Amino acid sequence: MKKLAILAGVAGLAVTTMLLASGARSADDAKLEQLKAQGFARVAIANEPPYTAVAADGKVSGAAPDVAREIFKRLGVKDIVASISEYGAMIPGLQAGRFDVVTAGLFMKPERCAAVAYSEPVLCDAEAMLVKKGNPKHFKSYEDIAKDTSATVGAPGGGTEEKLALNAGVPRDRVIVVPDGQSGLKMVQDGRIDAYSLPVLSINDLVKKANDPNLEVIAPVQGAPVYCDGAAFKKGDEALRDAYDVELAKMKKSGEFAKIIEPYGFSAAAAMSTTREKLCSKK
Ligand code: 6CS
Repeated sequence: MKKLAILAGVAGLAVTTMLLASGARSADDAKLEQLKAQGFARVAIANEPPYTAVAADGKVSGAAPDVAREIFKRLGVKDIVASISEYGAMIPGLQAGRFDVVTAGLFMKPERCAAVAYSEPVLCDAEAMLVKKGNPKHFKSYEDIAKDTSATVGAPGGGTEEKLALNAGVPRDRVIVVPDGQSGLKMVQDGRIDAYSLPVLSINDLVKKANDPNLEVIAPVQGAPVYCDGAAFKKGDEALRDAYDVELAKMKKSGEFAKIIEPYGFSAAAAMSTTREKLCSKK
């Protein structure tokens, strides 16, 4: 998958140059024309259901890629090709041209909004913590973990929950970077971490599949905001982002947006109740 994505990137560059020489209206139009010629958009995902998922046969699903696939189809880009990435590597990968867009539930925050060109909001969620049944250390917030000098919390590297725990005062050595949901689940089950934090829908998906009566979900994490993601484009690709937003707005209006995301547990109303501008300005 990776080799194909790299080859596509090189080929894409050649197509862009040719299109610019042929008088495409601007570098941005050339970007969309390049993706059309390429036949697919290279998307970054994390494989964290229900946001993003890769089946054993390689099939990509999840609310974020499903919305992106439909929008790109409407823009004349036939399909998407997904690469799995750690959250903390998504923006550098986008900036380095390894992906054309991040469609992974990458929550909008001011520092990220400064680094990428986000679409309007797509998937909104609160934060949760997975703990042993009975919540033996009585966690309700990241601050509770900070206060208990023996407590550890697992979170995705470069992810929002890692940042929230550190900002709440949990020392670096008690915030454990966990590569994926299954690892986080196992680490809580084995007592290697006291809590594992992901958005509510991701933790609920893990717990449902684990079918383990010795687990408990703390949701929402007290004091943590509700976040929303958007599709994240490279700075400079604003015209492509704007074209994406036009189709996203049509789908929100027609109800097709809700039809895609709500079966995964997301609320279309939540995404439609806010804007990129509001989310990117939130402290
Ligand atoms: O945006 C983030 O950083 C977070 N988003 C999701 C969907 N899962 C964990 C990650 O930390």
